[in-house]
Amino acid sequence: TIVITGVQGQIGTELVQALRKQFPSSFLIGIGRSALRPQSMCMDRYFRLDIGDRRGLKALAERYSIQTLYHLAGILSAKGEGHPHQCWSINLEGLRNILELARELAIKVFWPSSIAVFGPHTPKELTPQWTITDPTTFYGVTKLTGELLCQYYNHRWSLDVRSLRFPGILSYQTLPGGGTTDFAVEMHLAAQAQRRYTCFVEPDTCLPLMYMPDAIRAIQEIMDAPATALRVNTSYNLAGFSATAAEIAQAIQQHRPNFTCNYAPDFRQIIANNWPHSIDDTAAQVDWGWQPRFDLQRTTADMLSHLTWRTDHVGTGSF
Ligand code: VAH
Repeated sequence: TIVITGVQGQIGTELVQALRKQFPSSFLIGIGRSALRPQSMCMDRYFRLDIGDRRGLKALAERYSIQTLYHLAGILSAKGEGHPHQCWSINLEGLRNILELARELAIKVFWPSSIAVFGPHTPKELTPQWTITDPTTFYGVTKLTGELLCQYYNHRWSLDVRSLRFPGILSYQTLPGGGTTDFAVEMHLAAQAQRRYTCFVEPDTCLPLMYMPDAIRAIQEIMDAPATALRVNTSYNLAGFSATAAEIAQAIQQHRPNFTCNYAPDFRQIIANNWPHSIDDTAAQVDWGWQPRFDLQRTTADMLSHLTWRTDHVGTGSF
């Protein structure tokens, strides 16, 4: 049995589909906070469960013998600043509940970390795997603490827990919510709906980004790697491509020449300013063979082609 928490989230929506293909005969359980069962027919069962509900999690784990758990439930950076209490309980207490459960029942765990573990004193260009981590956001603090917690459970209890430091992820199926890198996705949606976009960071803001198919494949590859190959027990640096907000707008304009973007930075500018521009993921390349496939141009072309489908059939996005 495989369990995915945060199954209705940006990554969960697509990971569940990928795992269905990868493990056709496994029993797939999705956990989310919504009362409605998600549309996706990929999973065998859906449970509405709060990640803070330890008894509920335990009961579920005992009823179905869980081998692998992808713990994706979490609050992103911008939302975390406004809701620090919720951010702490979901991102950290939730993770600890999962790690405890995994320790007791010997479950293999995947947990996403983020480039938000880095801060103002971290080198911004090709940020190394091992470097200064001084996050300035509440979200970043929970991710850094979470990484240390994962490493602790691995060293102390030999728990098989694997983690990636994701950059901003672009996707078209489920939109991100409450992140600082959301503008990269929102820009595509606006262009597709033939609307002007007001970007909440300056045009020269450069951030590490990744397209969802690469993010999903990275999760599958690190989970498939032999445990002995994995020398990083906190979380692996992971690079896709890097782009400024203006470069994303230009890439979109190559397909949608009428698209216009103006810039009105808000509090998220400061968050973005403290994050790296590009990531050195040599450790991931060496230990488990990581290679991204999507650059900005391929990402934008693919995003726009799928959003056409979405606009035609489902209506004009939900931003
Ligand atoms: C955020 N996308 O913006 C997330 C992320 C790269 C940062 O973890 O909060």
